[in-house]
Amino acid sequence: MAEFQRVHGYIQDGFPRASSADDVKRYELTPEQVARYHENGFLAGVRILEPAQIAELSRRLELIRRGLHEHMDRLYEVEAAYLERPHDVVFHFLGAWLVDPWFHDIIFSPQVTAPISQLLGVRRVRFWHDQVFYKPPRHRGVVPWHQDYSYWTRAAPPNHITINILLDDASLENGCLHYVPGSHRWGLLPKVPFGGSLDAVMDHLPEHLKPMFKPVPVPGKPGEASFHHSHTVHGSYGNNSDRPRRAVVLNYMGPETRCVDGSRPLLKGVPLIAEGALIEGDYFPIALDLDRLAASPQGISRSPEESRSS
Ligand SMILES: O=C(O)CCC(=O)C(=O)O
Repeated sequence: MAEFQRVHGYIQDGFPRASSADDVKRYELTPEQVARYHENGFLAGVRILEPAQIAELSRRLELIRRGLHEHMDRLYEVEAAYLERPHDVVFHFLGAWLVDPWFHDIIFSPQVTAPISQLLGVRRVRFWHDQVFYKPPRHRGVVPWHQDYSYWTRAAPPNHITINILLDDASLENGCLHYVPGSHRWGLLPKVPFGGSLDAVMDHLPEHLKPMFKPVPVPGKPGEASFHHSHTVHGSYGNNSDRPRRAVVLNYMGPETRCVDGSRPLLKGVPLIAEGALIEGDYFPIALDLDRLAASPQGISRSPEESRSS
């Protein structure tokens, strides 16, 4: 089996290349979009994928889904509650980038990494991990209201972000994502079980925040993405339509993020990182390095981290 985590760049040709800082600029958000993200804790409706890319990722996702058992060893995680109760729980897994070259390459694509760099406020963007959320047609599985960082407290300080890329039309009917505007300023709430009830987090919400808990739906077209802050509360309802609702989700962090618990690997199969050490290495590549691109317009020189991985 190929060790895709050792390749810190494209394996195939499915996504545009950016070999200079100017190339990357083409994919930047407007100042108004960046301001909206910081105000609300999310930004929706950003076109990321072309129709052919959506079709290819969808085809490859179906292959992973059908061959799930053969990929179990390589994937970081398939939601345990889904394996126990597939009719009740959304199909959710982590690590597609380790088993498929398109899912690998998308994490390095500039239409993803350029906005991430702007929204995180960093010139070097580090990949954290990926996820897939897959709601089959007529499926009652929900995604409980949660903050992403509640699952990530072993990687600090918090400077993390998520991009949720739609492979299908997402609407109220098929369980589109909902965000609670402004909740990125609420501080960290406790982690809730993925396979549990939609409203589990409400038991932990301080009284003064309850009136502000007003989720807004974020419908979207295939190929569009939304970005959200690691503390923005979000979740989604079941799929009441005859269509699937699939999303490819990529998580990034600042380049100086450190491990705060060296007692076990951050993700299954990933080498142990000592407490206090930088989170880096094969599994946590720098997905965009604007300083390196600025210094080397042709993109031919390689960062020490990249060289180590080849
Ligand atoms: O797609 C969904 O319903 C949930 C996605 C999610 O939790 C995320 O993008 O972080």
